[in-house]
Amino acid sequence: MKITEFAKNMPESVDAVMILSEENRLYFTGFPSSDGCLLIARDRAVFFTDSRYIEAAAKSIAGCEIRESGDFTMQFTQLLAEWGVSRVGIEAERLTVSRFVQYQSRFSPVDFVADGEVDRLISAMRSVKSEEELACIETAQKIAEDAFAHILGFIAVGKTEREIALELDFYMLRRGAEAVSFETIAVSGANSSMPHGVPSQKKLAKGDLLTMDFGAVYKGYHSDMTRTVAIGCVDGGQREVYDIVLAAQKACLAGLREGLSCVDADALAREQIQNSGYGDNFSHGTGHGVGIEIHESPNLSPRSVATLARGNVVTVEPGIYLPGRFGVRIEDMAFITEGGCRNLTAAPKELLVL
Ligand SMILES: [Mn+2]
Repeated sequence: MKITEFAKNMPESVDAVMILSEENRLYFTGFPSSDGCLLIARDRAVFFTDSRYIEAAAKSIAGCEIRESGDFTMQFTQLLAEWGVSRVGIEAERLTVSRFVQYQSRFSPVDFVADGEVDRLISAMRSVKSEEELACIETAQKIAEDAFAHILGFIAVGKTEREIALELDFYMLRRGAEAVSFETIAVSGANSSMPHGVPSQKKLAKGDLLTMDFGAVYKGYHSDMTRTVAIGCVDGGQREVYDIVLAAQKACLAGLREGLSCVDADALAREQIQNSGYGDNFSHGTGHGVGIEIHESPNLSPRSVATLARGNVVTVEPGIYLPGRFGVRIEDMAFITEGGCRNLTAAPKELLVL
């Protein structure tokens, strides 16, 4: 039970914690809603939501009391007094400054604590996936892989990048995704040298590389994958770069394990690319955590301070980008285990020439 676990580890500096963000409310309650406030004390918790959600919330949330919010200021003031709460931890990284200032005055003399401790604890908890969470991510990934298999038969000279992106999106949504993980990327030819380029009306042409970066959301959990394919034919330079990225990606997957620092995890891919002479053309981190949000802890980058833990789900997505020419990125998701990792991505990644 996530609320109980959080309550047990709650920062000593506070008597209770107020969870307002949609992502963290979903994480703790399993209940998606645009309105709500979860107050967690050491020995109890209450979830407030408005009349639109109250029936569904009462049915689906276990382990905390559910109350319909009316005059929230009055209700919350009463509750804080009843529970003897004088210091409330908040999500410093997610609450707006205006709301924070408003609460400080509205609920005075109760103090709202924005020291980042709540964020750090939640982020650490969220980075380690339970079996249920992993199952959702795996389902989301399966949907994306089915879309990839479908798109291979759809890709053809003359189709636009935008058509490719829309076809991936439509397929994932029809196949059971509740949303797409982010704006799908489909970039080809010279456009593929921009890691996060926007799909355009450019038509696929023979000799292009096409990079597709996409994912599905299932029960609130995201997936993320990237594949680069060749249209019609491939030249020696493109193949050389593809092989370097693929070797770096595989080397990183082979080395990930519990206890490895995220700087070292990043270096597993980065050093291979640097040694091949393309270090300056790999401008982003090797990977990131995935879960309720598409980018979460831990980050695999040269600046990361995290260490991999059993239960993390991270992407491994090195790339090489040659401005004005082309780019290659290959991305899988990995589940970190004691002695290694389990690749959650089964789609082929040898260079496909379509
Ligand atoms: Mn990614």
